Amino acid sequence: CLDKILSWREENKPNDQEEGTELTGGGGLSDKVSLYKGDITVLELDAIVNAANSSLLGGGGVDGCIHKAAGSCLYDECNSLNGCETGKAKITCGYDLPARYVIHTVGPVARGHVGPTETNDLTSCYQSSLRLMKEHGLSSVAFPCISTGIYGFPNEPAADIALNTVKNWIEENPDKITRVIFCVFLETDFAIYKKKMSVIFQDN
Ligand code: AR6
Repeated sequence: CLDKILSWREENKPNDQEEGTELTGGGGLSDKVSLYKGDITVLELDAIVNAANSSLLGGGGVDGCIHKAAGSCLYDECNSLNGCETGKAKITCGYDLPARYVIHTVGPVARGHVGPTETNDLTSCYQSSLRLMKEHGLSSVAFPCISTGIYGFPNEPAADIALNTVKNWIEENPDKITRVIFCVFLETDFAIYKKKMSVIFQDN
C-alpha cells in the first residue's frame, strides 16, 4: 500500500490540477446535479464522499461500507493521515472502489439538535469536500447524507444545507464541477431531496 500511497500523493499534489478544463453541454445548474438512491460504493465517479469520524479509521454506516468495498489499503492510507477535525475533509485513493478517490469528511455529532455550530460544521463538510475536489482537479462527485445517520442530524435541515451549499459552490465555480450526485439511502431522504431539488435547482 505504501508505494501506492506515495506515488498517488506525488501525482496528486494540490498544484497538479488540470487547468482550463472546459464544460461541455448546456451547463445549467439542473444538468449538473442528480439524485440517486442506493449504495454509494458502486458509483464510478472522480470521487465519493465518506461520512467519516475524526479518527478516519472506519466505523459503521456508509463509512463501514466504503472501507469494506475499498479494501484494506484504504485503512492503511487513512491511518497515515492523523485524523480529521469536524467540518474538515481529507482525500485518499479509492483503491478497489470504482471511484478514483474518496473524500473523507467528519460531520457534526448533532443528536437531534440543530444550532449554529451544527449548521456551520455541516456546511463546512460540503465546502471542504468541494474545495478538495477543486484542488485536485476533480469534476464529478457523490455525497451521502452526511451526519444524518449515527450522528443524528435531522434529515430535513441537513438536506437544506447539502443542497444550498452545493448550489452556491457550483454558482461560484461554474467551470470546475460537471456532476454532483446526492446519494440517499433511505426512502425518507429520497422524498425530501426530490421535493427540495425541484425548487433549489430550478433553472431560470
Ligand atoms: N451508501 C450511501 N449511503 C449510505 C450507505 C451506503 N452504502 N450506508 C448508509 N448510508 P452514517 P453519520 C447512509 O451513519 O451520521 C460511522 O460509524 C445512511 O442511511 O453512515 O455521518 C462513522 O465512522 C445515512 O443516510 O454517517 C462515524 O462514526 C447516511 O449514509 C459515524 O458513523 C449517513 O449515515 C458518522 O455518522
